Amino acid sequence: MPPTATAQRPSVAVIGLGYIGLPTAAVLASSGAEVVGVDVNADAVTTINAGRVPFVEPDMATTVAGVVSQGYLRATTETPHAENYIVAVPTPFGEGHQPDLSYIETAGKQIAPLLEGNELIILESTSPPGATEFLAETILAARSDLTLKPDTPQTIYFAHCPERVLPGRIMIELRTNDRIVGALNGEAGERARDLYQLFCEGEFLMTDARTAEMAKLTENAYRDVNIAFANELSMISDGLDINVWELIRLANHHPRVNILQPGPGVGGHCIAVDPWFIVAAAPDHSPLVRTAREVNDAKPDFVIDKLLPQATRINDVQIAALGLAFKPNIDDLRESPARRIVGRLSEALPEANIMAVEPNIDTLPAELEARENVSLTGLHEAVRAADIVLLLVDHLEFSRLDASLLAQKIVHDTRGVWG
Ligand code: SAJ
Repeated sequence: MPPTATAQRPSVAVIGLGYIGLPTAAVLASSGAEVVGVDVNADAVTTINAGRVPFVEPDMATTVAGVVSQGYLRATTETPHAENYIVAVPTPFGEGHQPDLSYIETAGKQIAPLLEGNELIILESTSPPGATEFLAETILAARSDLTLKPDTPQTIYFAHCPERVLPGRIMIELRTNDRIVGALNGEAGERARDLYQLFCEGEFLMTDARTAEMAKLTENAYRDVNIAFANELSMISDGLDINVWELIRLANHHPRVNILQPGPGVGGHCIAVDPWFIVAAAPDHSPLVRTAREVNDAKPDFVIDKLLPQATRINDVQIAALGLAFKPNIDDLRESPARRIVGRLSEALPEANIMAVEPNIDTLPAELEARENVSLTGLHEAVRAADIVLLLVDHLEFSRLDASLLAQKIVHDTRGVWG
């Protein structure tokens, strides 16, 4: 069944029910829209239709349960007709860090035959410059009867509205963040703004689609470059016997200095990915963005190279690796440097016993589960048994650890949690 619009409730199909699509669908449905969520994952669809959620995000479960039971949100594997489409599919990179737009292309091909004219199609996926045009071209190539020319019965309106919510705070930030709206044609921007205004109290910043695409990439590249500076400082300081955490704290007292925090590398699906889209779009003019990526990607090896000589000196070494998530207090292991470090240590040290501590998960990811020398272990048990304690994620549980348990241990604190 397609979502049925009423005068009060516009119909929306959200394509892709992942970390952005599902919360957006839920918040739209709870704010006055008639929403159908579409996903290729039949298990996720069944879970959502039962009023449950396929992944954890604070406050999302109650909203999903509510809107599903009221009938305002329904999930399906078949793309329906709707007045408005929001495309929130993955945009990974492929060979040579080139953006892979195949999910956007597939979404476009599925939407194209359903269109009647006058629909609004919003691309939300983080995208390289030109992706909204690519989506429009994909659809118009399949439907030569439709047009981008405004104000005809056959006009289809396109806009790019990048999401900028922080995992862990998505349900709050969806409502409060300012929102960039990039129009490709006609009244697309105004229509997209009206739709998002159902739930978003932030300021609406109107621009064209390309600038909107680039703005999102710029935000994440800004953060990546600044984290790379902190990570480079940590490697410089290590060789000079300087405590980088104290160094940054002191420098940040300057009124115009605000250095971010070093760590074992940069993870997640955004900051470690998006800057490559800028490099791919302008390879000759992005040495800084590229280098920042390389510095951050090299940090896990730096951590491993520091630890290996110490570990190989101890027979049957016991290593407690604290944290597998890509950042504190979440269960998300995507692109996590901690997870990569534990995997590589396990390979490099077959005789070691590696106790991975991750309070937010119940089972190890498959590639670690398959390793005989890695086990998911409780915090205190692991720290007590360890010769080496390697802190990789600044989860609250770890920062509260009784410092006396660390006496007599070799400690590598990649997050500066224990001073
Ligand atoms: N990190 C550091 N040092 C720091 C800050 C972060 O090493 O000082 C690391 C984290 O440990 C983590 C990675 O960077 O591994 C990314 O974490 P994050 O919390 O900075 O960002 P994400 O990836 O969870 O979310 C980002 C956000 N973008 C910005 O803050 C500019 C979010 O607003 C975006 O919506 C999201 O990317 C996205 O979807 O693009």
